[in-house]
Amino acid sequence: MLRSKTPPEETPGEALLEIQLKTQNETIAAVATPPGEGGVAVIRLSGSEAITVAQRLFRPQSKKKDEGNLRARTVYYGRFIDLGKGDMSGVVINGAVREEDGEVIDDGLLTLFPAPNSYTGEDVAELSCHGGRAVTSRLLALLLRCGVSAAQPGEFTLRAFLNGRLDLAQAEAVADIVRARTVSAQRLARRQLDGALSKAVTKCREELIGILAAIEVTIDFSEEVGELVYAPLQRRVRSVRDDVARLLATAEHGRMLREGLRIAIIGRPNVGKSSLLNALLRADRAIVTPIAGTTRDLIEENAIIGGLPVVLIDTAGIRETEDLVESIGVARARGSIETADVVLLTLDASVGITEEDCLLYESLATSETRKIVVLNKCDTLTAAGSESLSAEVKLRMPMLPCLSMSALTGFGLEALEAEMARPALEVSEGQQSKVTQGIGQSGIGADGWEDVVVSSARHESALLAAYESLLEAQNTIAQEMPGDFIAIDVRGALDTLGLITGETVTDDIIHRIFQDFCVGK
Ligand SMILES: Nc1nc2c(ncn2[C@@H]2O[C@H](COP(=O)(O)OP(=O)(O)OP(=O)(O)O)[C@@H](O)[C@H]2O)c(=O)[nH]1
Ligand SMILES: [Mg+2]
Repeated sequence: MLRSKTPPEETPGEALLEIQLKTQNETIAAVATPPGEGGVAVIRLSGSEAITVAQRLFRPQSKKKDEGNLRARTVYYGRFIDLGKGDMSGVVINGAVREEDGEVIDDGLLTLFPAPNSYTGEDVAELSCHGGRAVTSRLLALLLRCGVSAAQPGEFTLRAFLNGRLDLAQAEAVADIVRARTVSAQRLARRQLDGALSKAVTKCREELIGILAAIEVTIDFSEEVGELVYAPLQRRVRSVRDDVARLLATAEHGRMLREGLRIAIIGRPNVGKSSLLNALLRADRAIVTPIAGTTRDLIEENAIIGGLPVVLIDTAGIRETEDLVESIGVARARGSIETADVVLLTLDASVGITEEDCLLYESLATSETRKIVVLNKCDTLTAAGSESLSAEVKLRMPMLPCLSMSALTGFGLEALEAEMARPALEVSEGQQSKVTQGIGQSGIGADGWEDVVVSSARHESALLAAYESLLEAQNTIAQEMPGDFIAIDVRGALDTLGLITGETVTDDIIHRIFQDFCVGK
């Protein structure tokens, strides 16, 4: 079937144009700091009237130096005044501090950022005042009375995107950086804001545009340039596909850094699983007793380990049991292995390695989940005893790393934490992950893309679609189909990659992305 050629959709849709039009006409304001009490609050204005309006309500303390307009990108100290008349018809109550023709609302700082060198690319003014509810709401109300509109969530960043100050992936990184709760999530967002992902995607898109041009020239000018030569075309498409695959391969780690690791603590009864949970949480969360079979259900707790968000899961000790409640608990414990990213197979050093431990080890062998053997209660052994036991564990459980520790004294806890977080952190520190090994070195390694980790589901699905289009293009090339056919798939990949950086984005995507932002960002 012949498919028609469609040009890359690089123009914004109607709703986007509407936003752009509003952007040109309206000046917006919002409190950029969180609501509530604080040392300082910042109110941000953006738009053609931002500088005029901000100056109207601000009286700089030193007037001599700055008669007339204030200088750009200079911090001024002064007072914010409610003129209380005309378009600022505020009610001046008894006891208000008056200056010249109005009431002093607060003292603070004003900085002006004329277009285009501002966050949004428009004229921007930032007012810093005391961080109180009344102060900020009065200043904001004053600005609204001056004809400024209240900003929608994410509208400052949306304007920055529409004015070309940020691409879409960078705009999303702004929201991620604000939301980041852990060091790893913050680093990931920071890298994306610096354009690491955008550069990688742009490089792929540029190469695809080059490929399209090479195809189209043979369609339009076949007499001058000759027929399409398939072999070099195949190589070029293959190379972009490799780059897209490399980016995709980081998505699993990106998800881990964003959502955290699920860590299940598994073992026979009484080995110290609940004690280990409590030690990792630094809290007395789960019941600990010398009675085997104390924990009956799963206990899930959030924590941050090695800068990573994690969910720790304590489980019932695994054993054959007639007890109905306990047997349900054991089934749940086994089930938790399936959903975990890391399993801590816990052993009791005071007892030594048992047949049940070995059976459990064997039952874990088929699962692809990462496993660590935790040799707990090492405080009950001498150093030599502990060493010989861990040598025995390594012999009988050869596939797994084994760490000695004591939940009672805290010995070995930090080493265990480091081991649990290691693979995810290695990727976030920029080392090559096992998932990216084996793919050629042309793209990521050569261009320093090792820093790129795809952390958003939206980006991942766009990359997946691009990957499939490129596979399709390779098939079409292998069958030596006419250039038109190949161009359709290449253009498909180009368009889906453009969804990440925003070149080909649709209105509803824009809407969905920015509605999750907070007001003032
Ligand atoms: N000496 C020593 N005792 C420990 C250590 N960790 C746990 N214990 C003791 O071992 C016993 C069992 O601990 P739990 O944490 O309840 O063990 P569990 O694996 O959760 O047991 P179940 O919930 O029954 O499966 C308690 O008496 C703990 O005080 C340790 O590192 N050293
Ligand atoms: Mg327990």
